[in-house]
Amino acid sequence: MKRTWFIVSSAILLAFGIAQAAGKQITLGFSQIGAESEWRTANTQSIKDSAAKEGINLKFSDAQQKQENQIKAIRSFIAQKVDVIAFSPVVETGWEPVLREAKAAKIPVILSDRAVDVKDDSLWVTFMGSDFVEEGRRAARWLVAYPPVKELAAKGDVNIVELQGTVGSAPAIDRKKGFEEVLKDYPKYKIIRSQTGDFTRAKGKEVMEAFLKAEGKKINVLFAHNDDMAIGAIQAIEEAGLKPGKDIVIVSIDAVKGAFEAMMAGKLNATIECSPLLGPQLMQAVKDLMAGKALPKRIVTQEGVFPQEVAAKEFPNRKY
Ligand code: GYE
Repeated sequence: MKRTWFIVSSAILLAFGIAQAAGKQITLGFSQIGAESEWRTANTQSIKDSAAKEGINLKFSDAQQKQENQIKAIRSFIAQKVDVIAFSPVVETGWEPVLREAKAAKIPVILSDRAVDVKDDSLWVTFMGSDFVEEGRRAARWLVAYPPVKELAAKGDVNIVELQGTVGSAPAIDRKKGFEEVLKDYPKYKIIRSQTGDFTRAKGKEVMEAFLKAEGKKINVLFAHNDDMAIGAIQAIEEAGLKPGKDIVIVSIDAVKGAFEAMMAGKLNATIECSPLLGPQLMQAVKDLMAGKALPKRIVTQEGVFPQEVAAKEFPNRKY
């Protein structure tokens, strides 16, 4: 008698549990890097909009570009027992301890936009975002094919200055790598200065001012790891009495609206697309995970290249 009752009551409890799980709202904890660029603002908006659309309860936290704040946010998501944690890691290293805590709490972790450098890749479920090495390659390939720069190379060296993204971040490391990889076959193209501008306009302007002070008219090309730094640098170039887009050829990455405006004004020569609109695929991944589906380890964003010549035509189609 006792045993039958035990079996029946367990079955009821189990059924109740399943029903609850099926109807339960999913809670997602998302730790964002900050609001350092137009790209980031569009990324945040995309995540918030998609969560609302899918009826996912989003706990959103802004780390103001600090890894310690992201670690705190993830710990608080664990304490709150969220269903899934997603985050965009500001730098690649230093995540093992907190990711181990999430794993111990059986909370799956999704990497959004940027990758981490950890030995044990069971600490995260999937990484969705762009191929940053390829973006760097695309910038270099565009550059060596750009007629005014080809002309320069026919006569002598092409002097490049580089504004890097946040030190230790996946996009800064990878974009530099991809860019240099292509230029290895073009010995006349020389990176004469390279420094971080932390992905912001203010820093991009400041560092470009220093480049101009040190190298002056020697600079032929600026490669900026994102559009915001290029836009800041454009100001510095103009203030130095030079013409951005002409005296100094500029290529950057992201393809945000600000870059299209700069291209239409003739001040930026090309932008390489990096889409921040990751919200819909992130919510899909969260729902799939909760439904017990297996996710691919890597989900790559598809993107293109936009030279100045197509800016006006493409501008109305841009969503960020
Ligand atoms: O290119 C930059 C932003 O991680 C891809 O971060 C992202 C980069 C993006 O601040 O503008």
